[in-house]
Amino acid sequence: LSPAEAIDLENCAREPIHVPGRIQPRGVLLVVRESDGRVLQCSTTVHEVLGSAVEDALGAHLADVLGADDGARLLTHVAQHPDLAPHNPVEIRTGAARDVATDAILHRPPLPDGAEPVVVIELEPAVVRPLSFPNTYQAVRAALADLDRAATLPALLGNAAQHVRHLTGFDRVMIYRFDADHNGEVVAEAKREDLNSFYGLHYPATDIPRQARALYEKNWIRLIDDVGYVPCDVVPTALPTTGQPLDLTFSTLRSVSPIHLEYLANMGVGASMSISLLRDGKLWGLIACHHYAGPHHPPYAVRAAAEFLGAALSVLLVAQSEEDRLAASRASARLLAGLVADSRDEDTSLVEALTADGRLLDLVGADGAVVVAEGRSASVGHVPDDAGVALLAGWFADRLAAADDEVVAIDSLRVAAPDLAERLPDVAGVLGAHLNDGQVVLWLRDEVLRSVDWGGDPHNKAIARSEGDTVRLSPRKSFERWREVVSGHSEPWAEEAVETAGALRSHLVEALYLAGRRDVRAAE
Ligand code: BLA
Repeated sequence: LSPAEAIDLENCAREPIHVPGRIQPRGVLLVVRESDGRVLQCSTTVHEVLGSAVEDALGAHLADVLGADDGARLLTHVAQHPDLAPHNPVEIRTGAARDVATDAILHRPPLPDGAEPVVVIELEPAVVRPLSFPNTYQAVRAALADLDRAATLPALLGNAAQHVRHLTGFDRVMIYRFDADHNGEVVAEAKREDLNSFYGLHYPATDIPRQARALYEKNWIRLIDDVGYVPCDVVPTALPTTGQPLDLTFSTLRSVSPIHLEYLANMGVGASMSISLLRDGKLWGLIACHHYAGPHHPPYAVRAAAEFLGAALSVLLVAQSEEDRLAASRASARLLAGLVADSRDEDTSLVEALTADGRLLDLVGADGAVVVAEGRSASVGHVPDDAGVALLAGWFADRLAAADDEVVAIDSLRVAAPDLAERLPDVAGVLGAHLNDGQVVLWLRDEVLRSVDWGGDPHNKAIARSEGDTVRLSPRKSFERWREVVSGHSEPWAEEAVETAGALRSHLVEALYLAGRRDVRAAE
């Protein structure tokens, strides 16, 4: 992205957020060459935190900037540890009088091949008394035992939200889960009692763009302690040994996207922190924390403990979601077996047996279903009028027969059959199974805009009432943009649903065949 090209709402997935050239002013960032301990880059906060002028700090030896003791100690620490992350934080003292307890957080940044090794030292003066190690340890131990006891995924996530809130003191802690298209849903929440709930609300993928999700797969935690902060520069802009801007992927003070700060401010958020939840190395979701009263600054040790809980949760949720998936597939097998048995009942027509209750809907997660067989038709749930049903069934029978397909899944009737969709404005997705000779089972889904609770929906109770028309970036605005993209689509049909439809179809074809044989015998 060239500097001339401003970041706006359309191109924000292209903002290079890992090289902002700036940090959050709650601390200071120093880039030190490992070979000689000289400072190559520093943030302008070096003045506030260490009492040195930027021009004095640049080129100086670390011992001259931090004091002989702490400077030498940190350089020895760096030389001794090929992997620095597990040993963070290192406690030092800062301030002009060297009397402020400070966390030094160290890492080696990604560098171009062959570049001279450097270390990034970020100093966060302690603004609150950190939880002592035994307290943090006990809180984490209790949390882990609790997580281990949870019997279902929702219980596991709910527990995790409670414990992260207890540990970090944020007003609201949410577990935010991505779907296959990276839209998100708040699937668990722990909050201050007087706040309204975001539980169950969905947000479009654009609210957390692709490059941010990629960064969060590498660095598992980020804190914006004060949404209203004024960023401070890292100088010089380029790292002198490479001529390139410093890669802040693994930094803890990295200045975040101004677009995101605007979004948070419009949501009324004063401080935000999020922790990555991963499944097979891919971002599964986030533990998203908000503070409303103003800035909030959990110290590094507490953040590290929360990050550890996030990592533990990542491991547990893989096992738990596998268990939940098995339970769901057993439930679906039971539904299927029941429907198949009923469809063979000689006293009831197959059509009536299938639509007598909501089981056909539950089988694949549909809002409505239509069965056309043995010369009749019946429906259950949310379906169009009779004439509409007949049109739809006719179209699907033709389409399935023409393609010689047994099952077809359509997420947008408007895309697949624009004329038909115009006549059937309430149908967005259709899963169709062809039995034979124009006999079909159709499952219908409402538009995704209607079937889920969107966090930005202006009709939604949870939208901040303070949002005026001048606001250009907020859950409401991103919802409106996103609505244009997905309008006319249902939630996509999962592979399992398509397989289940295929399995039911085979059984029904057999049931029809047996019924046909019975009729022939009866006639003879
Ligand atoms: C980042 N967006 C984020 C993050 C969250 C959200 C959690 C991670 C950073 C953090 O911890 O604060 C979104 N936060 C949410 C959502 C909820 C919430 C959905 O609490 C719901 C309850 N954001 C937009 C639009 C753009 C955008 C339209 O809404 C771009 C056009 C960008 N979001 C954006 C960017 C980042 C981001 C660039 C990365 C910030 C960074 O790490 O630098």
